[in-house]
Order: sequence, then structure tokens, then C-alpha cells
Amino acid sequence: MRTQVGIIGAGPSGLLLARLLHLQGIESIIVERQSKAHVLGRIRAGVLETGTVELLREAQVAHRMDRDGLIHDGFNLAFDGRRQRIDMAHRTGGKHVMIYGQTKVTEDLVEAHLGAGGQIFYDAPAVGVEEYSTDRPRLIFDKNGRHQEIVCDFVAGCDGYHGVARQSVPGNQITLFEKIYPFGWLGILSDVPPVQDELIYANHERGFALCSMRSPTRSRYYIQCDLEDRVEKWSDDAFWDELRRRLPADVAEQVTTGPRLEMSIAPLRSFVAEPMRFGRLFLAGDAAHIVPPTGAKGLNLAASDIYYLSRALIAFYKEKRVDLLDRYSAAALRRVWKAIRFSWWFTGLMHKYDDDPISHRLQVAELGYIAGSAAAQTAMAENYVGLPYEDFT
Ligand code: RFL
Ligand code: PHB
Repeated sequence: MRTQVGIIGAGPSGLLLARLLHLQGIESIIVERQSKAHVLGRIRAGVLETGTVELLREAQVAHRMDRDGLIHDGFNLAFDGRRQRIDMAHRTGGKHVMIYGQTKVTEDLVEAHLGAGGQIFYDAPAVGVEEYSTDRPRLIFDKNGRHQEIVCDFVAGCDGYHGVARQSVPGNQITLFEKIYPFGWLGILSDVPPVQDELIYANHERGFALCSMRSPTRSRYYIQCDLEDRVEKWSDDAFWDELRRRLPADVAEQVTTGPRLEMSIAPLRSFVAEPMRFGRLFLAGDAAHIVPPTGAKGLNLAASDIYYLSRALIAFYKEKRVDLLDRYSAAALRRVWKAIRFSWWFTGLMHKYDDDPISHRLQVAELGYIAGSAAAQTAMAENYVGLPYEDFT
């Protein structure tokens, strides 16, 4: 098989890249390890930055998002029995975020890409990328028990943290930075109305909690849990009880409970691989970096990588330019590191790390400072809505 851009992974980054390239007449083939039903069944992120929303509009997959997505101008910090609203719109000159689940983003992208004749091989794990230092890299994958090969101009590794693209590069050519946090998030999805119409991030002596949502009738809640915790140990009632304990009393009494649609545990990690380009192999999204979910940045970073990578590939095919391909890794990484820093800082501010009482007092002092400082609220708001993409023309 032969294509222009071989893409590993049909998550948001691979699909968005395929879609943006297709709209410019550039062909691609996506190979995806999992089945279509598996990929479309995953519950993940829920908050889209302005830049992500604009990119989805550019990809012409925004119809349902613009109809059903919820625009949020603010979010709330709960601590020490009180609440502080961070007014994102006021602090950033009118910017906001869109609440629209990653599951739906993925559905919209798949539907548009397949509808336009795009090629996705499901149940087709890539096993390696070869000859990426030449101008004919080869993507090797398995389908129906057989090794197959796609000869490409470029390969995009959009295959997540456990993918093979990054692992195809010898260890001495890549630098990895990693931090594992000593806790995870236990999440529930339930068809109950959200407790409030905006998100609440709660710092509590028992641990962090988050009130989020997918729609006016579907809620997503999280509580900090131990790394050794298992979903099987948590009944729905135990989850709701623990959530309510960690929220301010007036919020806790408003929580509507219901049976789970899904419950899962996610470990928290910060991870960056440098560089993000190896000859004609490019890494994007979770394949190159992971953030703890506290800042809601994972999916948004995948989108900003694709913003840079799609422009670089389009400039190559349309204008025979290689300068943007050369600049891709550094430009993407500058934005990645800022989001890594924000997510690490916000995680540190909100979670219980140990039983030392000074730790909690210091967090409450910092949250109190934020509550009283326009400068601190502006810093939080501009990071949360998403830092601007740099000029890449
Ligand atoms: P994805 O979505 O992981 O997609 C990668 C795709 O590559 C496939 N794959 C392969 N395909 C072919 N051959 C191989 N050898 C392959 N190896 C892997 C995988 O099956 C998959 O379909 O990465 P992408 O596209 O870069 O998108 C990134 C986002 O998905 C990710 O950053 C966020 O979902 C992170 N994340 C969250 N972010 C948030 O902002 N808020 C959240 O609440 C949130 N919750 C989560 C999350 C990530 C999770 N993971 C990765 C376990 C919850 C979980 C459980
Ligand atoms: C979610 O709704 O899943 C969500 C929202 C905000 C976060 C993380 C996850 O920071």
C-alpha cells in the first residue's frame, strides 16, 4: 500500500490530522489497534479550549458541538468551606471553554472522515515504523493475522502513551521526562443533572473532588483515590457519599445521585518525550506527552500539536516548504511545557499528598491568595482557557 501520510492511531489527534489534510487534498491512511466500537466507547476528556473549538470548526466537524456543547465563562474553586468563582471571560477579554465530551469529538471526526471516503483500518495494530530517516518511511501493521506495510511520505505517531511510534526510535535519540503522582482519579458518569451549571474543583482534607458534566442531564464526577484502589471496591453509594464529604455543605446537599453508566480509575502522570520529530516520523498528542487531568489539557494539547503538524504538512505539499516541518517539534514543545507546568501546579494545589497538616494549610493559604488577587485569577484563567498558539506561517 502507498499513501502520503501514514497515521498510527484513530484517537482525536490522528483523526483530526487526517481530516485537516483531507480538506487540503492530502491523502492519509489511519491504522488503529482497537475496534471502532472500543475507540468510540472510551470516556475521557470533557473541556475544550477556544483553540481546539476553532480547529474543530476548521475541520468542518463542529456542527453538533456548536449545537449541543455548553459554553462556560467560569469555573469554581472550593476550599476551606468556601467557594471562589474564576471568571474566565472577565479575566481574559471574553474567552471561554466549551463542555463537549471527547467521545463525541471522536464520533464527529470518524463520521466526517469515513463519510468523505477516508481510510481507517480498525483492529489493525501498527508494530513499527521503519526507514523514517529516509524519504520513504514504512508503517508496518498487522491485519487479519498478517503483517502489512504502507509506504508513506511521512508517518504521524498519534498512538497514545502506549503506542509503538515512540518505541520505534532508539533510546539514545529521545529524552523522556516523567513524574508519577502518588494518587489516581476515580470517575463516575451518570445520567443525573449536574450539581451546578459550572465545574467545581474542590480541595479537601480527605482529598480532591471535581464536579463536571457532559450535558444538562449527564454528570461526570471525580474523587482522588489511592493508586492501589480498584473500581470493584466502590459501590455507587460509597462513591456518592465520599464525593459529598469533600464538597462544601451547600453544594453537597444539592448533588443528585444515580446509577453509574461508567466508573473507572485513571492514574496521574506528567510525561514529555523530546524531540517530537525524527526524520519523517512525527509524534503528536499522548504519544509525546501526558498531563494529569486537573487542568483538562490532554485533549487540548493533542489539538495544538495537530494545529502545528497539519500546517507543516500542508506547507510541504502546497508550497514545497520544509521549514515548518523543521520547526514543528520546538513550537509544539514550547506550548506542551507550559501546559505541563500548569497541570502540575494545579494538581499540587488541589490534591492531598500526605498527612502532614502543614501541606493542607499551605494549599488553603494559596487558594485564599488566589481568591483575593485579580492577578492570580487572571493567571489561572488565561491558562485554563488555553494559551495562544504561536505564529506558525
Ligand atoms: P489517544 O486518545 O490515546 O489515541 C491513541 C490511539 O492510538 C491507538 N493505538 C494504536 N493504534 C495502532 N497501532 C498501535 N500500536 C497503537 N497503539 C495505540 C489507541 O488505541 C488509540 O485509539 O491519544 P490522542 O489522540 O493523542 O488523544 C489524547 C487524548 O485522548 C488524551 O490526552 C486525553 O483523553 C487525556 N485524558 C483526559 N484528558 C483531559 O483533558 N480530561 C480528562 O478527563 C481525561 N481523562 C484521559 C482521561 C486519558 C485517559 N487514558 C489515556 C488512559 C482518562 C483516561 C483513562
Ligand atoms: C471531565 O469532565 O472529564 C473533566 C473536566 C475537567 C477536568 C478533567 C476532566 O479538569
